[in-house]
Amino acid sequence: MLCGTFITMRSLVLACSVLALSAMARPALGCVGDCNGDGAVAINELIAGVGIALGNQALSACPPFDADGNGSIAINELIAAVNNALGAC
Ligand SMILES: [Ca+2]
Ligand SMILES: [Ca+2]
Repeated sequence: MLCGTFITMRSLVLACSVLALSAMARPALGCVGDCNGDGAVAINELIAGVGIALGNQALSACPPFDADGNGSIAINELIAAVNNALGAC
């Protein structure tokens, strides 16, 4: 019982730490999908991101798409880039 409570508390602390770190890391990541660093995501940059996600281009073509730094572009990273293209970074 005590052990179970400890594990739950530990999971909660871990989850909060991850959330805090991701919130802190977000500004440092800059603008997801902004290949040329001009503060906006253009259509050609979205196309580059899709090409990388499909394996038709190397990630080095636009590293800012890889928001979590895992070496590949996931659907959530493409969506983040589309949102940045529609709004502001
Ligand atoms: Ca750009
Ligand atoms: Ca990624």
